[in-house]
Amino acid sequence: MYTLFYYPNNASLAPHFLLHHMGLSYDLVLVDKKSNAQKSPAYLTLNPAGRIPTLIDHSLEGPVGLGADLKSGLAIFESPAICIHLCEQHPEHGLIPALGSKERPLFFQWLTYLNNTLQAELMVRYYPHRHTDDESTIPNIVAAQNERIADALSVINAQLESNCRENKAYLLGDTVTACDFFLFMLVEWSLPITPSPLHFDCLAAYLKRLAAHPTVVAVCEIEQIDLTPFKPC
Ligand SMILES: N[C@@H](CCC(=O)N[C@@H](CS)C(=O)NCC(=O)O)C(=O)O
Repeated sequence: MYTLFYYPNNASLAPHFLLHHMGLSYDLVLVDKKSNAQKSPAYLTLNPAGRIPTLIDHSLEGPVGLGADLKSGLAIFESPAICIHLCEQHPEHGLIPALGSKERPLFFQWLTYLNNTLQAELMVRYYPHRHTDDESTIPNIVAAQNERIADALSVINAQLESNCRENKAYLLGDTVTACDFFLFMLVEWSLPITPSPLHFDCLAAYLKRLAAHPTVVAVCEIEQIDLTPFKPC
């Protein structure tokens, strides 16, 4: 049993995909980002970084500080850490490659690349004012970030192109993994950026396939995320 503190289309989306895909029992608790609830004293007891998401794993010991109605459990923050934890707790779903397989280190490689490079560049792109107090430099930061995001997307596109030549439909090969759900979350955020992720041929074909995946369809419906941009023409 899990509780996911989330906000629609935020970094909680990847863990939400995994919880749903694995058919796990979970509650969603909305963290009202509009009122800065992620910085409330109660939420900070769960996640001292004041960010979304946080997962409570009620099967593990740990204090929970958000009201008496929330059962105790271990609070975990950082979206990729939550994803890895869920995959490792439920390996029968195959969302992380088996220990000892050659895909396992590549899983960590891609998940880290997605979180540490693409996601980090997106954060600067969408919150440039956090990186300068000179308003006039903001367009330059945005333009630089658009290029850095395009570079990261082209690295991913090249991997998908090589996979496609071997008839492998997903980032890690033949089967869907947590990396695919994490990537889908990040490209969803990247849609308004030029060049769009849909500008990259292999990435676009892959995204259109993933957008039709029952897990993506169901969770996007819950979070009211529009999948129209991914519909085949
Ligand atoms: N590295 C963290 C980043 C989480 C993050 O930045 N979340 C955003 C929402 S997508 C957030 O909480 N922003 C609110 C804030 O910065 O106050 C993760 O991957 O979980």
